[in-house]
Amino acid sequence: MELLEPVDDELLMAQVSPIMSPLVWDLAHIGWFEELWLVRRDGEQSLEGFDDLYDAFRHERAERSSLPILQPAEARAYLEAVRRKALRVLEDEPRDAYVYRLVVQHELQHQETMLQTLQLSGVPYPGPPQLRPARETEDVLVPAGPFTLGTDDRLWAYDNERPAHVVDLPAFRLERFPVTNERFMEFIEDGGYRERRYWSEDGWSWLQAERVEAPLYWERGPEGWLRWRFGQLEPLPPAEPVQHISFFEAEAVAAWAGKRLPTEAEWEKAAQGVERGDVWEWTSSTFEGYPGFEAFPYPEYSEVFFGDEHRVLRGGSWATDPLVARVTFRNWDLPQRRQIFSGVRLASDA
Ligand code: AVJ
Ligand code: FE
Repeated sequence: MELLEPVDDELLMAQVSPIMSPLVWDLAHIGWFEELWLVRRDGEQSLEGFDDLYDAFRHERAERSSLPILQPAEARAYLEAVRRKALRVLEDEPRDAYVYRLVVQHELQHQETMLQTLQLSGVPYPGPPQLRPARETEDVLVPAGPFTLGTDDRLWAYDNERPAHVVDLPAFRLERFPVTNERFMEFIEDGGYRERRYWSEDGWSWLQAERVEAPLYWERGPEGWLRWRFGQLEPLPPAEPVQHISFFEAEAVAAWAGKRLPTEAEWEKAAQGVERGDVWEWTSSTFEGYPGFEAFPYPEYSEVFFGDEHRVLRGGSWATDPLVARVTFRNWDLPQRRQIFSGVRLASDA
């Protein structure tokens, strides 16, 4: 995998953080997932022990480096062997068209996960792209009325994007760009992290417990804010969208600005008329199935995460492949998470 070429074996095996898998686990898990969907027949088991090691539901991420997982060279060999078999199966008894796209997207999503781990490691990594600057903070008025949320697409869409259904929304306003680093610095200078009233109860508890004073990777230098990005400490680019904020910080900066987060329905309705930023955007929505949801092709992709624990993020980051970053795509994470390339766009009532 090209992404991991500049990474040495020691880092591939490391448990960089309790919330991330060792990179070499992601690597072999990509192969295991491909084997599961493109090689095996119904109910068939993986090679010795691989279902236990690489099914994401068997062990917590924090435990994975202490399991007898494949070493980097073995993982790469496994990936190649699976690919060879998958191509043979494709000729003889191809699987459903859908699962080929599933496997492609799954690999691309894990590549973004691995970039989060690489960023967390603090080890230099060559050539992370610059983000596009956000230009202005004016908003658009989205008129009241019905629109179609979600899709009935069965080739690329995940089960959680289906079915398409009409949602009637009151008018609202949405900013054209995500919140920039510059605006977030103003929030900080204005005492944003000290003012109780900007924070939800859960957000305030989190803030007290974690003693957070700035987005993840920010550091105050003698001449202003700096940030760590892939092992480099650099001046914070003011016009870039803010990254690495939790849902709680997103809510707080919105309250400070006298605004609020959009719901995911608002986000999707407006998404044609605003510029997509280079960060995932937190919404106020919890991750739930749409009315009429049916788990497909397995409940562990989406359904087991439904409930009020996770918040939905929309859009896509600089690390998200365009094949994944479609307008109906729903990402989700716990509200305290900041390792994701996450920012926020502000909404308000019309
Ligand atoms: C959609 C990013 C929340 O990483 O847990 C990867 C994607 N699902 N393998 C995750 C996923 C199964 C998922 N997110
Ligand atoms: Fe996975």
